[in-house]
Amino acid sequence: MKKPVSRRTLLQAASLGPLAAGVSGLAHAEQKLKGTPDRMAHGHAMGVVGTVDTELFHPGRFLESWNFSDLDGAERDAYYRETPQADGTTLREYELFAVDREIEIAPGVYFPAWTYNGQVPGPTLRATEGDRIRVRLVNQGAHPHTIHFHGWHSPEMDGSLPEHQVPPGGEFLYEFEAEPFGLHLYHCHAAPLKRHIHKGLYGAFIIDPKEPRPPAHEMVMVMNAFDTNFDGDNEVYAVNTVAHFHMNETIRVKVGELVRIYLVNLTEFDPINSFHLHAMFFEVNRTGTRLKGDEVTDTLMMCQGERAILETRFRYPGKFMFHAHQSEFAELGWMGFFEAVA
Ligand SMILES: [Cu+2]
Repeated sequence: MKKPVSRRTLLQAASLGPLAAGVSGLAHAEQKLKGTPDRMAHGHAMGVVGTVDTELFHPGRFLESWNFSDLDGAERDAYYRETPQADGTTLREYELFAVDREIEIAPGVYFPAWTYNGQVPGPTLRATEGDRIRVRLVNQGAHPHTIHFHGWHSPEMDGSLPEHQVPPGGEFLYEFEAEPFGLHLYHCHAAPLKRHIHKGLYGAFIIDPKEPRPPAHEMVMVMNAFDTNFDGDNEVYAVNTVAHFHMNETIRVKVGELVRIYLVNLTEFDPINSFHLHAMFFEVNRTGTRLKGDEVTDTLMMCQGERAILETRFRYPGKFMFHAHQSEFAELGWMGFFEAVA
C-alpha cells in the first residue's frame, strides 16, 4: 500500500465534492474577482470578502516553513529525514508526491491543481551548500510528471527530457549535491511545460552558504497566478497562492529586525511579475548567489523563473503595503500588508 500523501491531502480527498461544485465556484469567482474592480481597487472592502479554509493550506504557515517544519514528529519523518555525514555535511532525503487536487485560491474559488504533496507551491526545500540531496518523486497523479531542479546536477537528474518523465504510478529518485548556494526553485518539466507549471507543480529550493547568512526573520514568497477559466490568461494573482490573504492576516515583523524575503517568480503566462514595498527600500541579491545584495530599490521586476533574496529593516511601526507593481495583478490578489511592531 502506498504511503498516504499527507493529513491535509487526505482531508481534502474526503471533502471533495462533485466537479460541478468546483465549476460553479469558479463562475462565482470570476464574477467576484473580475466583476467588481472598482470596489477592489478603491472601496472600503479592498480585496475579497470572506476567508479561505486554511486547514488544508495556510499561506502564513507556508511563508515561514521549510523542510516540512510545519509538520511534527512521525508525520514530518514520513516526508523528510536528515542524516549527518562524516565530512560535516548532511544527507537530506525528501518524499515528494505528485497529486491532483482542487485547491482554494480565494474565498470560494477552487482551482483544479496538480500539486507536490497536495499543496501549491510545493514544500520549500532547504539545504546547506555541499549537502547530499535525495528526493523521491512518487507520481500519484493522472499525468506524467518530473522534478526539474535549478542547481548543479548531472544530465540524468535534470527531469527535463521525455525519457525523464515519471508515468502515473511510477517513481524516480533524484540525487545531487546542493550547489551553488542561492535561491533556486524546482518545477515539473513535462510537456506541455507551461501547463504543467501553471497547474501548480513548483516550489522554492534554498541553498544556504556554508558560512550562514546573518540571523534574520525569514520568509518565502512565491509569486504565482491561476488561469481559472483556461483561456491562457490569469484571473487570480497572489504570493503563495491565496489572493489577498495578507491583506487581513498581516505579516508581523519587529521594527529594526533584519527581514529576509526569499522571493521566487513562478507566474505563468505573464512574462514579468514584480514586488513593490511601500514607504521603504530593500537590498536585492539576485538569485541569492552572493553574500550581499548589490542593489537597493523599492520595486523589483522579475521574469518567469527569476528569484532574489531581499533584505530590509522596518524603521517605523505600522502597516506597510506590498504588492505587484503591475496594478492589475495587485487588484486581482497580489497585494498584502506587513505589520511592524515596536
Ligand atoms: Cu507535470
